[in-house]
Amino acid sequence: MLLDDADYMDRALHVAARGRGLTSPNPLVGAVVVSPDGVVVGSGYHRRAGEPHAEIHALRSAGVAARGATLFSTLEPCCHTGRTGPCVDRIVKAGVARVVIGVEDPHPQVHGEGIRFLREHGIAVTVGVREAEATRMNLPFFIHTQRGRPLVMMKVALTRDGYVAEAPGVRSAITAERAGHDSHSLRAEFDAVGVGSETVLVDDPELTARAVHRARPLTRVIFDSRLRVPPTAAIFGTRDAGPIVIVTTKVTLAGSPDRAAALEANGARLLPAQVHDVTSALMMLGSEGVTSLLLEGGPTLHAAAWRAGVVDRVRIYVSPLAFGDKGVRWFETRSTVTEALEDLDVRMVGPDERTDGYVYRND
Ligand code: AOF
Ligand code: ZN
Repeated sequence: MLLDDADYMDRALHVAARGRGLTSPNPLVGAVVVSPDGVVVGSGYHRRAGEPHAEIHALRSAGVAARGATLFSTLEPCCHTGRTGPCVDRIVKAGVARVVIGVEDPHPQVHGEGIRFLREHGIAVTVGVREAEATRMNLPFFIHTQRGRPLVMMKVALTRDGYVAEAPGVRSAITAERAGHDSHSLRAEFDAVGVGSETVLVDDPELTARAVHRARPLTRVIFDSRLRVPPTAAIFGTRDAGPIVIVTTKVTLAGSPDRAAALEANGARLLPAQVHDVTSALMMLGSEGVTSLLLEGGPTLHAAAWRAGVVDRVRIYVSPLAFGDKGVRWFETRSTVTEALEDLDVRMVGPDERTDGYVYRND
């Protein structure tokens, strides 16, 4: 019995997910080849930038069975030559009769042209099957391609009465061990993690993805408009884990050449923005190829990103602890932030409650 297009697209989405954490800056893509009687005769996914696209792997695994078959691809097949491609030629040559696409490729050189090419070559094309899932799976790729900045996920740990620390300048444990491990796995999915200079001064974090497998280096970004971070910070002892980038301003850099030199000598790369503003900093990171950034804090940096409208996803851990009437508050109440989110996913991670959501947008 034949299944629906959506069922086969689910298979392709499932296969695509096997590339999670490996393909950046390229998207996750999965493809399946289905014979006219509804049998999956080939499948494949994109494994790494520079390697063959999902469609090519799927066609290869189908072999001659691709003739007359339907190809399901989570992303529009490419019609340009990047490091590989174009896939549409291969699809036509393989004799595929029909192509079902999750979502159009936002890449300026593709963007509907792949679909047009296939139709011009007599292939029936259906677009937009499981479109929301196919888009969300590649949100970093879509945001980076369309807006030039990385996807930003803001992460915070709060006590149940809304504090991020016991007092200013005090490193405070909020969540339990399970949530700590959980956040390290989250880091492994991102191109970069970012913190403000205050967090480095107070917490002195290493910002590595400890105890989880990570196939690529993790870029660590410090937002430090005044270059306050000392060259002795713990992060400079972890250069093997990935690049350390300090985003500052042109004015600061010109005014503190010695501090800049000391940080560079310890392995940091300084990126000077024209103006002190989080959006320009993100655009700079985007042009450096960073497609996703996990913004870990503190409250000042979170507030700036939130108010600039550049936060796309949020994760909030809430611990059973309470600090009473003193402590450092987040920049907003938890409910103000969660009210701006959609598709909430709430679950317990050990004793802590974790809420994930996507910032609602109507543009
Ligand atoms: C992928 N994997 O399975 C598909 C992609 O440099 P290239 O040749 O790998 O081209 C990358 C672009 O190809 C990518 O930005 C996207 O627009 C398109 N499709 N890319 O990495 C795939 N189908
Ligand atoms: Zn391709």
